[in-house]
Amino acid sequence: MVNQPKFKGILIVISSPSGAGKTSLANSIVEENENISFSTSVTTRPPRDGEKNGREYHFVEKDQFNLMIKNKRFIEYAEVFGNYYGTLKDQIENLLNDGKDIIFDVDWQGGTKIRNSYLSPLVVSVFILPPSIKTLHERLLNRNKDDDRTVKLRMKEARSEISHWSEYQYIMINDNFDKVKKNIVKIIEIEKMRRNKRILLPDFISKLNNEFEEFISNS
Ligand SMILES: Nc1nc2c(ncn2[C@@H]2O[C@H](COP(=O)(O)OP(=O)(O)O)[C@@H](O)[C@H]2O)c(=O)[nH]1
Ligand SMILES: [Mg+2]
Repeated sequence: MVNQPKFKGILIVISSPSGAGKTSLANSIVEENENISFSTSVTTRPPRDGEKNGREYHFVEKDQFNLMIKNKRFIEYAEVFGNYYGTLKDQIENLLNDGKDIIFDVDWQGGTKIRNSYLSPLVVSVFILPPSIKTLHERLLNRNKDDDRTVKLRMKEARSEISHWSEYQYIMINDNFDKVKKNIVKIIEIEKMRRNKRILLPDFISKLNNEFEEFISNS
């Protein structure tokens, strides 16, 4: 269904280790670009201070998550750091029907699954690397959201997340937030032009051909 050329939007999958800045980048891009929406995942992780149900995530209990798996509500789901995270199929299809581009903040497992799903013709993937391990560690400490044990665990996980960098189409080093943000928006513009070939141009080319016919018959 999604393979039909009716969807104008593309899907931007962004992955990175925790603390490399992908969530902040995604939020800021969505805030500044009306046509770009965020895929709000469902998670069994408890909300952090300041997080609001339905904004950062839909927070649910494990039982409810399992029921949603059973009811095939997810395009993909994965266990990350001992919690479950899933991408909602209905939400994505509604946004695509509205002509939106959608950003996914998912780990490498989610990236692989979305790339291999029925949505794959619409996917562009971006991996964000930290400029150094020291910066990554500092960012995890400074955001004051996790206890020491969690920070240590995230540093360990970061290494295995980074090992998947080459599975992504675009790789960026986050040494300058605004620059990386601009570059992601540029990628979206460019990828949309590429996909227009398939999606919008057949109709436009027939319109031009009709105008040629009209021009010829009038001259
Ligand atoms: N596969 C998958 N991963 C997700 C989803 N939502 C969030 N994640 C990833 O889960 C990881 C943990 O996210 P979170 O608990 O918010 O902590 P963060 O690492 O500080 O962003 C991050 O790598 C997210 O990109 C999802 O729906 N599916
Ligand atoms: Mg995040």
